[in-house]
Amino acid sequence: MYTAFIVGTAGSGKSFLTSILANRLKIFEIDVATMNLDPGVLRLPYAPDMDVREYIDINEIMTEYELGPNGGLVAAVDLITSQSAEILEEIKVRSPDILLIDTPGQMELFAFRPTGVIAANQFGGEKCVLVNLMDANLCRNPYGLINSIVLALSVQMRFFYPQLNLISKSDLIEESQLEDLQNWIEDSFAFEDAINATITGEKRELALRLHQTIDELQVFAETFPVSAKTNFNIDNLYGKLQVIWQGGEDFQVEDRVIR
Ligand SMILES: Nc1nc2c(ncn2[C@@H]2O[C@H](COP(=O)(O)OP(=O)(O)OP(=O)(O)O)[C@@H](O)[C@H]2O)c(=O)[nH]1
Ligand SMILES: [Mg+2]
Repeated sequence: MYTAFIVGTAGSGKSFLTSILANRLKIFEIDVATMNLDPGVLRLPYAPDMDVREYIDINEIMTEYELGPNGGLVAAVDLITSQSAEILEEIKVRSPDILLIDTPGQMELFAFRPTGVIAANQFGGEKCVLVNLMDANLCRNPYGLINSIVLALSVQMRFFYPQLNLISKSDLIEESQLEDLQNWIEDSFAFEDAINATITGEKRELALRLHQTIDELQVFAETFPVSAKTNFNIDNLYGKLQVIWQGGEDFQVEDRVIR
């Protein structure tokens, strides 16, 4: 079983991407299952095959521990690992080839508390990838892009799994902004020029230094825009996942080969 955890800031499009990617893989007749790990979500754009809400009731937790919505959510996410035996059993019974795991809305609850790393280790399967979403609206200018990448690196530091950084909801920014973004990602000099042209003073110094590190770490090699609404780069995302999961081998489905 190969696994992808979809993480990202609140509202960055995790659930919608989980849904679109699962549908796309089903078209290729790949045995894909989805899991919702967000105990607080009210509505999902897909019907999850596995759902943490079956094990954890956030309203019950809020009442029992006299917590407000935020405290309730923190406690609920922290409780996920206490249910891991049952969740693992469910994964074992369903046993998909690919498991897409949609993570809680506020990324800090999952990425920056112990639960996320423990859950990734427990449910991660044979090969686990983190798909980190960076809202395109927050990456439209050089400073915003650097900021989002620093957050992506912080996530990477926590999990240390192969990680793809997607600029999500890219249909929501103007065509020219998307072109600029792609140019900055592909051309280090163009990005440096853009930093120099748009940022001043200490902020520029910091941005240039961070850019140098981003460049050295080759973070942009695994960064690209997607849109779950228009399907832009969704097949490219699958291709990148496949490279990580299977070293670029075509995915075998019974006697057919999916390219
Ligand atoms: N235009 C556009 N809207 C999107 C895209 N992906 C998601 N959305 C919308 O953005 C909103 C948030 O999407 P979700 O998929 O719920 O985001 P999320 O990260 O799961 O949100 P939380 O779990 O609440 O943090 C919804 O209204 C989606 O329809 C996209 O690629 N393009
Ligand atoms: Mg969600």
